[in-house]
Amino acid sequence: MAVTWELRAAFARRLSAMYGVEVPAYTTLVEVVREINAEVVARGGDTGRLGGIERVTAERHGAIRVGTPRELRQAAQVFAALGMRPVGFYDLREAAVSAVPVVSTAFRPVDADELERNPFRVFTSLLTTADRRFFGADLERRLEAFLARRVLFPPELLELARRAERDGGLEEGPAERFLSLAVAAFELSPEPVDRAWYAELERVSSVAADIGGVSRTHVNHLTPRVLDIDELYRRMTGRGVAMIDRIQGPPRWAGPPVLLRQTSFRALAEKRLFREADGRVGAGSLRVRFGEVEARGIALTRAGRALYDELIGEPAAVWERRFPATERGLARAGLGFFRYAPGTARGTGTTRGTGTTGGTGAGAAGTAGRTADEREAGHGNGAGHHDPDALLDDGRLIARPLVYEDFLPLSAAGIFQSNLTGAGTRATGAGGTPYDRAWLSETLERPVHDPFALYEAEQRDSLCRARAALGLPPDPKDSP
Ligand code: OOG
Ligand code: NI
Repeated sequence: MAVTWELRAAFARRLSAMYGVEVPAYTTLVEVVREINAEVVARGGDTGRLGGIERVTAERHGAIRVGTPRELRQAAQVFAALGMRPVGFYDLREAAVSAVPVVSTAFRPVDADELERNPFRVFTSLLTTADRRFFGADLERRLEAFLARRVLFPPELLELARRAERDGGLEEGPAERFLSLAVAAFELSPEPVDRAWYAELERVSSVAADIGGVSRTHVNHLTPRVLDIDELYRRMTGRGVAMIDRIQGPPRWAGPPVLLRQTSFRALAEKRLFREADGRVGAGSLRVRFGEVEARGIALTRAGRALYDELIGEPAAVWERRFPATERGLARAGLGFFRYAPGTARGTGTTRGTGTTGGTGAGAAGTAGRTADEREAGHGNGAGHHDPDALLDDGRLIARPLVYEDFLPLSAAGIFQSNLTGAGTRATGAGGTPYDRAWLSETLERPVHDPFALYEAEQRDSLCRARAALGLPPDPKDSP
């Protein structure tokens, strides 16, 4: 029996092999990433704090784009077989300056142990065909008719996926069949593209054409995780690879890595067959698939995220003024998420500020300049020296950061935009189709998880366990 996580790991491996054959530049990217990650580890970088090198080396996220709620529901079924749940709702229509008529979610594992085994995730976008800012009534009707005729996921694949979800895995034979059908569903279709139809959609948005102008879906990109994205950007450029203008997300700054930084090489021209108006089929090319790479940092709380949103686009110097410079500072200010565990020091006072939160020089900076009164003022529930802050200070608790497992709408929009062939068109005003998280949940017939709630639960559970291990009473603040 191949259990859920084994199916997920095998799927990620096979998808990577398939995509490497389709897009040789991806293989180059993976090689450079591997080189850099090995160098960072050799330099003695404390990489383990944000996931061991094994996890990081295997880590990928894919991106796919689908056309209808039905296709999205089927994709969700395939991913459910792999233990990947919809997390987060991203409205790229609002985030992008160019015409990007999609809303998205990410399918990913949600439990800590599942993430540890294999964190494979797929950013999945749905074309918003009913949004009048992009699609007039006539175009919407023709688009819907086109999409209704195509089959992305064959019935046999969906049936195996249902079984895998129900049973928590598949026997060897069915697992093999499931994996090969699943990978095939994301291969580039050899079927000729209708030139006129594709061009009509491209005038609206090249994303719309990539989704609704072809008969199948395909992996748009498969993103490895790198430990030094600035070096990656330099090295790819040095190899003569055209990169997008910048790294999306937080700047490189002196503090601990937070959230997500991403960049990509520009979409490459790929050979496709086209059907012309007179029925002739001939060769041509499309430029839609690109090579993305990412560096992951610490998950931020709602407050941390609000600060991030405020500082988007600000240079490192501003970050260094506004964000705490250490993990310990992020924890104290309630800006970052952490997993707590009992520390080695069980006494009080003696190990204060010895850097038990580790990482980039945390700890010592921790208690400095802050009086006991100030610390008390921070919780005000009478827990006194039993609150996490005090427990960290005296070494009874240690904290490791939670890795940010999700995406950023503005970065996603930036990545989409940097790889579009044209800005497309969007009418102002009349938009208003209520594609939102509730709508998405209903459409999927599955809950769409709130990423903040997942990190919060993880942090709270770890704190409860740690307090119990230390023989401390549960903190009323931490009960669900
Ligand atoms: C998705 C673009 C966004 C990310 O990592 O933020 C994305 C797409 O191009 O389909 O993948
Ligand atoms: Ni991506």
